[in-house]
Amino acid sequence: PAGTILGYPRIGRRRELKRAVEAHWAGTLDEAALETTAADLRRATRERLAELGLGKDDSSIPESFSYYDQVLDAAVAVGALPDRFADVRESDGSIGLRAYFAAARGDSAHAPLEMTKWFDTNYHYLVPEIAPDTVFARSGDRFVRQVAEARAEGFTTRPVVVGPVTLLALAKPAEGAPDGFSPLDRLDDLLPVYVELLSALRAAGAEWVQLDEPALVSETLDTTSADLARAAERAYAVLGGATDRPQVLVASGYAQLSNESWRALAAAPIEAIAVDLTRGGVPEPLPGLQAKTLVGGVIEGRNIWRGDLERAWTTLERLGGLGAAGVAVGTSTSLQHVPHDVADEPDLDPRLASWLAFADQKVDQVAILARGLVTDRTQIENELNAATAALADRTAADGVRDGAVRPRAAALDATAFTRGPQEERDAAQEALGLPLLPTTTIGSFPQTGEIRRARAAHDRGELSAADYEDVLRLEITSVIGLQEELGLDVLVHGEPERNDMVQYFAENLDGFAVTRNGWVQSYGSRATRPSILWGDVSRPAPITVRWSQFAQDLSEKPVKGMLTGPVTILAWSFVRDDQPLATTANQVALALRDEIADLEAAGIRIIQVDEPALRELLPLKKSDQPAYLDWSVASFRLATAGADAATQVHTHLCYSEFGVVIDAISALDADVTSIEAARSRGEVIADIAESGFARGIGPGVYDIHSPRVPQVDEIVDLLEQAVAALPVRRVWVNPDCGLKTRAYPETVAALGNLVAAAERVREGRLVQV
Ligand code: THG
Ligand code: ZN
Repeated sequence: PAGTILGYPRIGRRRELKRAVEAHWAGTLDEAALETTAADLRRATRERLAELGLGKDDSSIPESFSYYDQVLDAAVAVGALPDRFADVRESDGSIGLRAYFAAARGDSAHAPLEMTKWFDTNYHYLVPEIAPDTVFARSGDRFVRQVAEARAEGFTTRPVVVGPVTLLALAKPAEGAPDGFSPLDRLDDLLPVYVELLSALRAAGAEWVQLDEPALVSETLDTTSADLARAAERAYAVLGGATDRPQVLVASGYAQLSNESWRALAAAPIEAIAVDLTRGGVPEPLPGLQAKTLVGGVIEGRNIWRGDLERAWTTLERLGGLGAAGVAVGTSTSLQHVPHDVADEPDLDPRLASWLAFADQKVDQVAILARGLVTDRTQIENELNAATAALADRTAADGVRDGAVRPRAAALDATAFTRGPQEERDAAQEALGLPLLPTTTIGSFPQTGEIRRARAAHDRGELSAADYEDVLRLEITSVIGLQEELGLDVLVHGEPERNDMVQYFAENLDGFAVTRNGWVQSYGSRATRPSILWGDVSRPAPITVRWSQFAQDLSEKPVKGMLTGPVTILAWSFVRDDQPLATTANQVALALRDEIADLEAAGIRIIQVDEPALRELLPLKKSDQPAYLDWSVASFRLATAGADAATQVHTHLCYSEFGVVIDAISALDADVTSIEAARSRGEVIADIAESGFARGIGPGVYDIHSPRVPQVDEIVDLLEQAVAALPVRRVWVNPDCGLKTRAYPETVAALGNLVAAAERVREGRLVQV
């Protein structure tokens, strides 16, 4: 085939899969009905992709469905589930949906697999656990059945399976594995099972298989590029050497392949390699390529821009110069990271819509370039010109460059990024009158059904703005009252007015658009609708001031102003690709800086600027990391450095692994930082203590991901650990993260215990002093 995509969104245009699996989990849809819904979705996807121009029977349509996660799918196919799920396997030992969902979500008897970020995207995968004695054996036949299902409907599709190197490189050693054990040590034991899987796929009618090996591009895994390349060399010598198999396409994606891996794959006995040509250049020519097809990933798989087709064509021509047997056009990654279809967005400005490409538009682009490859450029001249014209229209459009925004950013000097000395701030902030070990929460309180319903009714125009705001005022009043009763020291308004911590700001800033159906899977059945940052960003009016001031007026205690930081706003949106991220981040930062000034003027004395995504955007290539850390830290500082010395600036970060970014966290220069720590506490506190972090720090003492209520004694222990390692005057007492997903009863109980624990540790300290 001359054109293909590496994968397609699987949640459904209207999140049909989410509804079906959640109904199955709730017990209202049985397994057979769930399977029927899933099969219908797969059929709709194949038919849609054929309609958009991918071949029905030439293996250009990927079979990339997943009920939950593609890494779990591969682990299940080779039987690599931890022993604790043995009791939920089927009677013949195979892994059915029951064990699959137990591993994904956990239940009362089984802790789930850990979830973590898939490369530098917003998608989360499930982390396989591999032991020295994990038994690898084919344990499910979903991949095979889907190939057969497609054949029965007249399609020859290309199954997509996470490859053996990536599966092991993303796994973690099972609990109890000896020190120094690495899951990749088990590669030779795993490969025979992949050989069997390939043979079964062939028997079911697959002519090609795609093995995804994005680990080969990453420099942020525990394994070095050289070791990954050696593993790839071994793996594809074995798989390529198998006699009974489909043709093999090894897909990298997410960044440029390391030189070592490019050489390993070029030399391997496989038929095709897919490379990301949107990040990094065309790789070097190598002898092994004459017998291979190269799939040039020139269509971006993870942004939503229509992009530059002319440049994509030129890149494909250069790829053709490498001397491969064939060149095909592809996407840089799976399209699972973008929404389905721009045509599903009737509310978008038509001009903006004409600059965009969601998954279906990207398939269309692939089909256009593929047509050019099999005929010649003259046959697609009109389409190339149309793309160029759209790009020119975008570049010249009002709002993409805003004459009022640019001069301000251009005039910034170093003082705009720097607050006064910390001693001065500490002294000025004494006026807040906070006790030792101050207690607070991260920002959001439980979003009750009542609030969600009121927001939905308001969005549909069925509840007036005045009535909606009455609901919000009542909720804020009740949340403040509750915190006073509990005895917390620094209060929050609870954020009932916010649907999502990024979308809320996007809706209130110029330069952003939001979508109606632009869902992108975040993990399992959960999705977000990333906003589209298309133009220069500015703040037409104060955003949060009214609600913060309303809350502050209800209490003598300080109520925190709550903002989302520039890095997180960028990380969780689709961001313009026509200027450096640093430039965009600073525009967002300036809007936040003005918001902070307005909050101060309204009497808000503590302002929290959340950056949960700071670690997430860390580039996969080490050489790109220093520049990233520079601009991300600078944008936070630009947002916050205008604050008065007496204003206490807080920040909050989620996700562990702070070790790599701890210096950056310190460089944010926030007065107080709260972090998620309940799950990997010892490490987090050690990292902080070791780094000499000298500011306020609140390592979370309540794991909000679980409905479990921590007892006072437990929290006391955690606090004692913290004050043993860190200066007691700097320690804050708070949960791990926002309480939005929790229910009220457990929240009230847990916060009551948190306050009691802080009081007890305080008393102990006073006695000692
Ligand atoms: N907001 C945005 N992006 C994010 C997060 C966020 N990316 C990373 C992280 N947080 C992802 N975590 C989640 C957690 C829950 C949900 C989605 C992503 C979720 N979504 C609802 C669902 O799928 O049913 C839909 C929510 C809605 O109606 O808007 O539960 O916090 N921007
Ligand atoms: Zn958090």
